[in-house]
Amino acid sequence: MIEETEVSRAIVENAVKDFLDCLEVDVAIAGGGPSGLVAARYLAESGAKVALFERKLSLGGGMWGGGMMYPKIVVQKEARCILDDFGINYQKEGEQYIASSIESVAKLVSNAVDSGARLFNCISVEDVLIREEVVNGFVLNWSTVDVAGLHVDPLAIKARYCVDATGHPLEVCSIVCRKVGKLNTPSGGIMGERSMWADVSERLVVENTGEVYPGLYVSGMAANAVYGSPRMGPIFGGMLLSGKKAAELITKRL
Ligand code: 48F
Repeated sequence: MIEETEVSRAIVENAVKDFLDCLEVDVAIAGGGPSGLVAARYLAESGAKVALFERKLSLGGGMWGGGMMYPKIVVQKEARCILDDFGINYQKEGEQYIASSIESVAKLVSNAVDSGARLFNCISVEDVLIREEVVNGFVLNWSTVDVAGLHVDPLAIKARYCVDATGHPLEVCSIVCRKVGKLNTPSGGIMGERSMWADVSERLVVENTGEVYPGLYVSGMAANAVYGSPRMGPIFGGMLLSGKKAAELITKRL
């Protein structure tokens, strides 16, 4: 006998328990694209309590679509170790490695889950908590509230460190810049993403990964957008390495 109300109770009670368990974490990550998922796995594996919040129904960000919806991604040799670490299959083509975008997303998500990171979908980061000029948490709301244009107040969680892994729109950095007026960039503001130049961009995305405001790290495409670096298209090695670097930098401080 399946009792519908028991199904309802099991879902609501367990989902609320998971959320309550993440009211205070070591690291909160905004965005479940490749850089956020890689950071989540390595942080959780090093013993940190990690919660990742993704606006959309599915995690994976811009990786699903490969290049122009051809479901393949390219990863350069420097990041092959991460494909191996996550068990992602690939073929060598010249100096690059080619993998299925669908398999890559599936394995990034499953590795992040297995590491113990807590992944939440359908939740948007709409603001941050700031205490004494340090970011120390996220202000969250259901993504549907935003889509429906409803006036509903959000809830907040605390984190020792936060990561903006929101990709091209660099939403968390934009909020902090708008509200605080300064970031740790040469201009003090958001320098803006440049047009495509894969070779340079892949190197810079790793260099740009770091603490962009006290308590707030930036990884992935958001790191290039904040520091005025180019985009790269469907080459994902830099994204993966950027997530790993963010995890390493934060792990040293925890
Ligand atoms: O865009 P996305 O995949 O970012 P990434 O990890 O990787 C970039 C590449 O996909 C690609 C590229 C290729 O090299 O340039 O674009 O840097 O993933 C960002 C995720 O963040 C979510 C968004 O839905 C996406 O899944 N996101 C964006 N804003 C918010 C958010 C927000 N305010 N709160 C929660 N999630």
